[in-house]
Amino acid sequence: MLTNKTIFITGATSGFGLACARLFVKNGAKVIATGRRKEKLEELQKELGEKVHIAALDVRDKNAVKSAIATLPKNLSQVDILLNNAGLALGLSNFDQQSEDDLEQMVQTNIMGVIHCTHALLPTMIERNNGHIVNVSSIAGTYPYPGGNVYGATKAFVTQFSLNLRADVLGKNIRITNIEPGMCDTEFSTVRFKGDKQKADNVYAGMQPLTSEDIAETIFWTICRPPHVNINRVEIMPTQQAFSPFAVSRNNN
Ligand code: NDP
Ligand code: 8X3
Repeated sequence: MLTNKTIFITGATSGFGLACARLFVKNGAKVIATGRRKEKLEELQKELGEKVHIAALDVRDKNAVKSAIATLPKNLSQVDILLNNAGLALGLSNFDQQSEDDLEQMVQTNIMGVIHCTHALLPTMIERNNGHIVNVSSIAGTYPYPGGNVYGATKAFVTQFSLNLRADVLGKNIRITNIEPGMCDTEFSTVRFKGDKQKADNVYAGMQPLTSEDIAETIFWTICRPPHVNINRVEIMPTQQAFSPFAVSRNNN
């Protein structure tokens, strides 16, 4: 169903991006897989073969993004679909206790990374009057939680940016979709807790989180809608995750 579509994926070394690379190739797409860890990209290329082109890059570096796109082999130079998936949360402390370096890395990756990749690829989609950009936001961009401070705010940016982009590209035959997942067991929590696997595992203890494949299938579904259908946003949670009442700070009597 994706035969001959060229799909540029950020964050294809793990989690959602990796599951998408596998699913898209299985369905006939040519995939440009990116991420910082070259060795993971090489493993992916070994697994999926010539349908995958790999480019190690950091989405915070706009020159690296531009150069990877400028040096794509000719048969991949027309990107049909951009999947802005690379992102991370660092820490779960209250804002005043968060390291400023971590805050900056989240902003640079989750916001500027999306801007750099979109800015590099959208003009060619506009020229060709054809394209689809899928952004991976989060339920954290809509619903606040303690310790979500800057991470959630970066995802609120992604959600609003997706909606605003739709307004900009009206009439250009370009689709924009925002994916808003809840808890999913990937490397996400291990990264958030700086490699503390025990803390990461505790996040998913006693419940069934989403899988990367659940998200990949959802993204695949949005891409495979007929050309006249734009899925604006998809919010998806595990059945075992839901909402809580507002927290109240009460005076002691
Ligand atoms: P993973 O940690 O498994 O994957 C994150 C991916 O992002 C990796 O491939 C990583 O590659 C890449 N990445 C991180 N920083 C950079 C960077 N500076 N430049 C390039 N690539 C980078 O997590 P998920 O698959 O879960 O996360 C994917 C997206 O989904 C993220 O945007 C995350 O915020 C979002 N999300 C995750 C949820 C979850 O519960 N798991 C829920 C909602 C949203 P590398 O390290 O090789 O650079
Ligand atoms: C990741 C989902 O709820 O852990 O974006 O913030 S959550």
